[in-house]
Amino acid sequence: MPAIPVAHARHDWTLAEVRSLFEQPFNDLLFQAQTVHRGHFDANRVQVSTLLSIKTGACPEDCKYCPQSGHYNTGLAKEKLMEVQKVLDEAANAKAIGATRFCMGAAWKHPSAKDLPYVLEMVKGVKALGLETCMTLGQLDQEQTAALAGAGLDYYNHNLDSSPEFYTSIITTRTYAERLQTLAYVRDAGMKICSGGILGMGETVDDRAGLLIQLANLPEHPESVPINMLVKVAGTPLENAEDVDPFDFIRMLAVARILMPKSHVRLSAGRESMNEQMQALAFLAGANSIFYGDRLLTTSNPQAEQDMELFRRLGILPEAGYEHADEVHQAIIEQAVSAQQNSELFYNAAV
Ligand code: SAM
Ligand code: DTB
Ligand code: SF4
Repeated sequence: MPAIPVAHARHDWTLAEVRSLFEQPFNDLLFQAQTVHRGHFDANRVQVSTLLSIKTGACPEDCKYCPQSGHYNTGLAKEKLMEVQKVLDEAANAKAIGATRFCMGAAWKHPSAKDLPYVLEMVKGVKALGLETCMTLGQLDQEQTAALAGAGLDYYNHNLDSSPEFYTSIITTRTYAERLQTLAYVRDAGMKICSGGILGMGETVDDRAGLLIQLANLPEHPESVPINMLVKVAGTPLENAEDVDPFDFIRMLAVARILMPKSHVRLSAGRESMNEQMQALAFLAGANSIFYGDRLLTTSNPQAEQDMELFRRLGILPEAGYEHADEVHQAIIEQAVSAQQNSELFYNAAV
């Protein structure tokens, strides 16, 4: 088994190195990832974020995976920008089920001058509820990043999705360089970055490695790295894409954990197609964040109660902040807490 890589943040990963991490025997890779994970995080805590689509469909971009692209007919009902109060009501619901971060997504190439003031009101309102805020609105310029940071936006999600080489076969209406530019503006404005990608679009292992290298070799690692499994939506060009081997998906999480030891790695879209055993392996590989609540943007996600039951069975706790949940969800989460305390008692008695 190769030496465990140093667990400090590196920004000079090469393709040969990352390829060799992917090629290791599965157990060696998982052991390394879990070791790195424990050096930086409580291995039994998982951050929970809730998503809301604040503007749905009719997007001018042609991302081949996306049900919201106006280039494909996916039968999705288009909606204009949601009213601020409706967004705040949804955020309050997310808080009631125990989410600690509220992520708002819009199907835009970039926000318009007309829409931005409403978006800023949403950030301020969600923050006032005591939730962390995240937005994903497409490309931004420096004025817009300054305005969002000024309103108190904590995270900006902007995915690189795949390697620079594969990107052009998935999206033709924007460039990789433009994505990197927006990430640089977000960082310069002082916000935290959420950036990751998708597996299952027909990419090679080198493309997966290429994506992680792009993220890890940024001047600072993104604080949050969502790894999505493609949700195959009828009407998109990728509706019949080949399934990813579940173990290869877990390898991606493990390599992300090793390359970006202090980042939250999110087991993102696609959990509905994963069984509980696979999700447990994802946490073992170092994933420590999920989307929580029964909807992603336009597709479905496991029920909150089902996720808390999985947490309970695995002795996992949501990261701090869930005390704001309503009584029903508080009780469900407390069952998980007590399962964890029992497992600690058992462990302490056994050693
Ligand atoms: N329009 C903005 C943009 O693309 O930056 C923000 C919203 S967009 C829906 C956010 C991310 O969702 C995409 O970058 C992509 O990684 C992910 N995504 C979209 N459709 C998906 C699908 N069918 N399966 C998995 N992930 C998907
Ligand atoms: C991310 O990486 N995944 C989320 C979030 N960032 C915005 C979106 C997943 C979307 C899945 C397809 C849908 O529900 O429309
Ligand atoms: Fe539009 Fe974002 Fe979907 Fe691409 S991923 S089509 S930019 S909503």
